[in-house]
Amino acid sequence: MNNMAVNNNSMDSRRQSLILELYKVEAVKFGNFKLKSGIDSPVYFDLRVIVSYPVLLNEVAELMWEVARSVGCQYDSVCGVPYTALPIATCLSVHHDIPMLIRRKEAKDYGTKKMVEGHYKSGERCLVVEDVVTSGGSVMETVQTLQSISVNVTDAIVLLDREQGGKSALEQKGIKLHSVCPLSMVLEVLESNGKLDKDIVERTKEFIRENRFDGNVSEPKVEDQVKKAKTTVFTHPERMKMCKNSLLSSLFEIMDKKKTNLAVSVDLTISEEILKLLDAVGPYICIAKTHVDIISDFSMTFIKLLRELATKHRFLLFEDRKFGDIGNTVRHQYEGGVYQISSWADIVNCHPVPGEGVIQGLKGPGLQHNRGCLLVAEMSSSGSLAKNEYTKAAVSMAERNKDFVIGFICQSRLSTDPALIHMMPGVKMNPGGDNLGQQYTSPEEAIKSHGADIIIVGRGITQASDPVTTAQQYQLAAYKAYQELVQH
Ligand code: 5BU
Repeated sequence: MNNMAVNNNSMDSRRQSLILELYKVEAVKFGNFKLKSGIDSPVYFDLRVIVSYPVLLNEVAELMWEVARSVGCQYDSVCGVPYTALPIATCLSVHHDIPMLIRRKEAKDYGTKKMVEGHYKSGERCLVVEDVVTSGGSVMETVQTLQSISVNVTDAIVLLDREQGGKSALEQKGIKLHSVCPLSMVLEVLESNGKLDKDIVERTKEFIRENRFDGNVSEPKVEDQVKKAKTTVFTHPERMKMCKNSLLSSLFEIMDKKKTNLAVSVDLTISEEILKLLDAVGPYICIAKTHVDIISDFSMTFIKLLRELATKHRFLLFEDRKFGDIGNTVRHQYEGGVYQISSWADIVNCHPVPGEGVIQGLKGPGLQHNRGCLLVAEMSSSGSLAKNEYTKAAVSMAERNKDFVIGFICQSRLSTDPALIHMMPGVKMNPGGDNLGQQYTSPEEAIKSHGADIIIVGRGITQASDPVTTAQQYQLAAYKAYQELVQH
């Protein structure tokens, strides 16, 4: 036996042990699994778990390195396909002293910021590292990003190839795919070691035969990837039909018919002034936002007149009450007291800080009156604590309560769900701030970079020398930005 044969034998036995180990930690599973595509599959690879098994993770990286070496891959750097392959690429990089590049899954900002981190030279060769290949689409996305910065990719290394056509699809694009363990090898090893019975093996083979891709991997453009990651843009009429909450459908209808995504925050303290302003700017807005507890002469007569204006000009009323207590208390605050908010405000908002009880408390009266609620997921004020995990938890809360929660008060696009709306305060034509922590963004930026569906403008309009013309300017600027987003 020559050296090469010895090496191959030892590599085969390492691959076998690796497959058994992956099966043991349930990185390879058999049963009935719904794939992202919606198809039911008898086999599922979940390599995310390997970060919990450092020895196994290292062996995965070592075998990938050996395979790349045995086929003679030439490269100056490695780049893992985000996210599961990142730790694998890191091991490869550290243990073999190969520089690494990190591809961002989404650019930090709208097309302007870097999509690849790390130092690279134009023309250098990079080996793409992936955990599992099905159609080859994810590998191709990373290849495209690297090519866009003049880094060459000729080879990709994958731990598990599902053998559904990804290899030949990538080959057509000039990328050679090398795998450590093709699915057929996984099945053979698990069957011969008594882990799988013949029936499952046959069922899996049949599934793979019947679910092959046609050899075309899509080639997403870098700009499209940025856009896709940021926001999937549906038109207002499209979103109208996708809502669970009927008030939100009416809001999209108003936005479409009146061609406005402007909400005015009418933070005046005398009821007559509020009514006068709203009657004048009514044609340009889809929502009038109030803080009724700052009105010095509040009365239910004012509310009656306010509702009449809302009907006359077709806009919704949003009381910016920011409920933030236990369910029982917020229900009383919503229904009763001086303001009887649930009887007239189409939209209210609440802080997610008390937990889901706040939504449950508001939901009873809210649904009875056909209302909607926004979660304050982020704030425009400097030093706001509503960020990171808090914001993420708010998104999950919204997703679980889409009958009543219609979206967010936020500063960025938080969800791609078309049935959740994003309203952004802190908007002004001349960005900057006030001296009490408010921070402003321009209307275009709010819509295009921050992903807002609706801009909320207060003093930008109420304190303008000509509020009506100014409201119209805000309406035109914000709606134009929306139209441009939809058209691209
Ligand atoms: P401005 O005059 O455009 O700064 O008013 C903004 C309004 O939006 C004002 O009524 C605030 O209470 C409200 N607001 C905000 O500015 N920032 C936030 O994060 C939230 C509400 Br939530």
